[in-house]
Amino acid sequence: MKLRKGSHDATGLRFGIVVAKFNKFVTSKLLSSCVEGLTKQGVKADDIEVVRVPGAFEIPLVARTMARTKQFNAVICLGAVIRGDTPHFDYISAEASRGIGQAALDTDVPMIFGVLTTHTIAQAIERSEPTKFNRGGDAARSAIEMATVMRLLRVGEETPPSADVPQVRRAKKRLPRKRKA
Ligand code: INI
Repeated sequence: MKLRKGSHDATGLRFGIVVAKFNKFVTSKLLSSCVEGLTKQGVKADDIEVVRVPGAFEIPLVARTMARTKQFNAVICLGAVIRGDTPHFDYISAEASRGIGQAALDTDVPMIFGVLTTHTIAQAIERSEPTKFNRGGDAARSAIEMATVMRLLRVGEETPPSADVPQVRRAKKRLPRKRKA
């Protein structure tokens, strides 16, 4: 069996982040936790490029444009679409998710869907809080995992079994000592 699995070591990787300004009180927290998540795993600040867009609807085009430059190992998309009284939410969230997915397939660059789609403002705040759901941090982890697994696929390397299977230590079965005659 061949096994390929991403890692959490992001040293030397470059990431693009597209962040929506709409609902900035939420998206700014997503952004800061995401950047922190990347740098904690070894990404240099110079290797992170952030582009701000008006709202979630605008994310896919900018994410795809960034990916096409081939300068990034993954592009992270951050936004917050919060349900209101009209069907607007459905159009924005559907287009953001469809477009971000399409951008990944069009460019072969991993896209991370860090766009919150919530019923209430409270849900969005909870999900952006680093001490609660921390979806910004989750997006950083997913980006590193996808970037590293895509790199493995490109170079055709395998993940050594020791890096995947938790090593369970088994107690050695003790054989009864031979008695001296
Ligand atoms: N954009 C968001 O990112 N979140 C929202 O909740 C939202 N709502 O509710 O309207 C929103 N609208 C703006 C939209 O993304 C575009 O920026 C706008 O329509 C201009 O194209």
